[in-house]
Amino acid sequence: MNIPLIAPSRRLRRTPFSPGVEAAGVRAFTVYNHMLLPAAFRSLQEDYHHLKSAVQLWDVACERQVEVRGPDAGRLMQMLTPRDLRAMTPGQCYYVPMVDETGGMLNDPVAVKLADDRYWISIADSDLLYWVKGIVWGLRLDVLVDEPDVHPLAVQGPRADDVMAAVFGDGVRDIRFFRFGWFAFQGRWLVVARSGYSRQGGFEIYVDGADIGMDLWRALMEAGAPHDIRAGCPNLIERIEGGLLSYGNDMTRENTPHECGLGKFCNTMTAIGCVGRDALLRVAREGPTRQIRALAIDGAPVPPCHEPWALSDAKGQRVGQVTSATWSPDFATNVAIGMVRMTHWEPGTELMLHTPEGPRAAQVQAGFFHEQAA
Ligand code: THG
Repeated sequence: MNIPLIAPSRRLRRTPFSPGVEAAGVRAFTVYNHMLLPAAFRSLQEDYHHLKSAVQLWDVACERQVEVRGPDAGRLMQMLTPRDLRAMTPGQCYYVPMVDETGGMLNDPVAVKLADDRYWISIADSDLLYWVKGIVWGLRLDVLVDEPDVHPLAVQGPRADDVMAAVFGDGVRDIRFFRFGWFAFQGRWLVVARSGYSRQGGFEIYVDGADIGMDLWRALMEAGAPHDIRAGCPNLIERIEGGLLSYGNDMTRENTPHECGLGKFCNTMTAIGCVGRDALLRVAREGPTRQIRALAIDGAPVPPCHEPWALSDAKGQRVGQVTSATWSPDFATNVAIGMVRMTHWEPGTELMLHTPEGPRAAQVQAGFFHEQAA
């Protein structure tokens, strides 16, 4: 496919790391939270093999932060999500579905608890800031809500620990999954968390201050040279294998967390005060009638999936849709994420997938591919 260049403007924001990304030879960008997000460097498949075997530096500044600060911060956070936050302590990160009053997904961010009265909400691609500000204004809550000068930079891959230890010290090795510590760089204290949008392990550095962005980029590139570090980005193949969902692609406001398979991150009974609680209590009790599933698609590599592809049964009745699909070199099949009606979601169910290049046989999987042996 050959698409024209996208014209940059003030509305399409660059990041503090953009000069590094461009020097590394980025081949494609997407737009996420009105910001540039690299989508490929050498090729999707080369990037994939390298991510799984070495280590990559990712400009994920587009994971914008919504900062919530003040005496009502904790109460506000619990209003925003059906996940019970009572046990969350400073130093923890939680993956939290956020829903509207109907239980429809608004975002699936990572919440970062900095202090009892201060959080960052590390958002997926929707303008959550306005929803949060509206709630705060409507209820006259005592909290400040804004977007700080904070820009996540991820180090992902099996050799991430060695690279990070070279820059921040051996202390980073002790950070547990979805926890963070404070580490100094050029005299500034930065949040360093063990998290990231891959299944290969690694860290996310919340770079506080755009001015030190390129210095940190260069320091990590230098420290990573012996480990074959390269600029990289969230990889479509790896994230489909890993079952990492993409808000706006695999799920929208049309879906409840339970339909998205995010029921395990909801404690609707005890999430007192959460917006959409009544709606979610109902769907949690009855269970969803459609749900996210991993699928395998027969045949040659599928074309890029830019809009939902219909799934039908043998009689041609629509039973769902696929929203992410690509060829997986390691599993030697096309891997996909879709939403499937409960009548057809049993593992092994044979479905017909309607791609722009014609119909293909597809099979519902028991779990995501990364849990299976390649
Ligand atoms: N890191 C940070 N911010 C983000 C993302 C991130 N904002 C945008 C986007 N990614 C939000 N979406 C996700 C989706 C999945 C996960 C994190 C953010 C994730 N999920 C694991 C899972 O589902 O198994 C772990 C969840 C858990 O066990 O708590 O990691 O990547 N900062």
